[in-house]
Amino acid sequence: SIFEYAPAPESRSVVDIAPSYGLFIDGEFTEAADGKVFKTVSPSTEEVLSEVAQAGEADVERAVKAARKAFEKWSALPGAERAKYLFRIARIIQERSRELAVLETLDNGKPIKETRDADLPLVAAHFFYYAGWADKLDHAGYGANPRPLGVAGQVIPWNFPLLMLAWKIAPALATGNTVVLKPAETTPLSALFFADICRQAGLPKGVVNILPGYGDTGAALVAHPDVNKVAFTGSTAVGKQIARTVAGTDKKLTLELGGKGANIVFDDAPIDQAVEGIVTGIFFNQGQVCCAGSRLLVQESIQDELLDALKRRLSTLRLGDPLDKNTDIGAINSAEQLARITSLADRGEAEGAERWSPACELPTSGYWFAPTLFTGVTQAHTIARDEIFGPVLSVLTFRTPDEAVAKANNTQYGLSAGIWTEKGSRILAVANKLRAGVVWANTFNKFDPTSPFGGYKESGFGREGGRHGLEAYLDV
Ligand code: TXE
Repeated sequence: SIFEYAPAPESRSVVDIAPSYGLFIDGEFTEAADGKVFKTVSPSTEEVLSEVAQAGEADVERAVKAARKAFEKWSALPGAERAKYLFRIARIIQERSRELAVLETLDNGKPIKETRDADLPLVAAHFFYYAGWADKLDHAGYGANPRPLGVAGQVIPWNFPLLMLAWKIAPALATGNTVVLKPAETTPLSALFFADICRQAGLPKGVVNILPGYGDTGAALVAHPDVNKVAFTGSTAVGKQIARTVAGTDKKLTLELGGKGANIVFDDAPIDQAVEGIVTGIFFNQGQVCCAGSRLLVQESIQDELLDALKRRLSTLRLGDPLDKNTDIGAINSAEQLARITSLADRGEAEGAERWSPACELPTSGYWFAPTLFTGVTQAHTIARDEIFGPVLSVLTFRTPDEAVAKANNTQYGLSAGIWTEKGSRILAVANKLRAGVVWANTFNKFDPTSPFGGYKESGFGREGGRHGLEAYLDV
């Protein structure tokens, strides 16, 4: 199946990283107007991977101008023609997926097992999926005569660099918009490789522009008067700032922000399956996942049994070299993120929750954090409320389904939740009461390009993925 294309595990030699990269504007790699550069390092070794041009305001100006010019022709193309480019991009991603998986693992620190089996197949799947929509956006195929918005300014985070790019670029291009995208400062490389793929696919110049840089570059892009649509994934604090910038303008906005997902395990749940789901929920990508199941809500009567099984399972996780195909837990993306995780975990301990980690040796260079479990957590604890965005699970208990729902919903966020039970009726009853954009039943962290994804409350608004993901890029 095209959605299950998995490249063989490979060593670093499959990717050729240049010592320096430019910005990608109007189909060309170019230096920043002010000549600024920054370094990107491998979080597992702290080795400098490359030096990357850092976009400033003048570059944002150039890129938006190029995207505006390209919009005229791109939006006028028949959908079937745009689809051809997207299918071509999807196939090149598959062909180059070994290289891209290794690159992403080097720049982000996540295990090759994940980039190989999750990130890259999903990236290709999103381009295939939205390519399929491009020629169905007429009145007969979609209804209500949809029109593209114009230039999309997109700002993405570092936890799924290429996948977040795919979530944003594929629907934007399918609907006839053009794009200026800013990758996160710690993971610019896969977006620049994607720029190369756009050239390889013969994508017309200016349709996709990539501007590596820091928050100020993102802020300039979002504020640019000729950007018609802003799509942001990142922290709730920056999301609120962007909402203020966009307020009172004619820009359309979607925000995908933080989360504090509850994984709810009832006493009739299949324990082994639930343990696997809990592990995937919070340790996939070192817990640096907006929809992570970072709160375990376990029914009191099975608490001891479940926690024993969970601790046994955590003791088998392998932490270390992300390029080793047997590695389960890779590096934390940056020193800053490691400091945030460390400080929140220390706070959990200081506030009286009980901390446990399996015996595991942390490498001496790079950014590492051992899988961590907090029991005896109450709703008053900071670690029950704040997004940690790391491999740290807070365990709370409940007695009745109503109490589980009340605790799950007792958060500023509303992105994800999981339910573990053998009773179908309970799944439906509980899911309908959860204020979360996605609810998984007897599984967790499953993604699919056909399904809309997004949040309630301070997790943001708008949906990405599926038919709903098109609406964010269309006027009707
Ligand atoms: O996020 P930022 P950070 C959460 C998670 C994490 C915390 C901080 O809890 O611990 O946020 O992470 C760009 N205008 N999430 O500091 O700063 C920035 O350059 C425009 C959840 O990395 O929000 C990067 O490209 N853009 C999350 C992107 O925003 C700005 C994923 C995200 O960075 C900007 C990441 C500004 N003023 C972190 N300031 C999720 N929802 O998945 C920064 N940026």
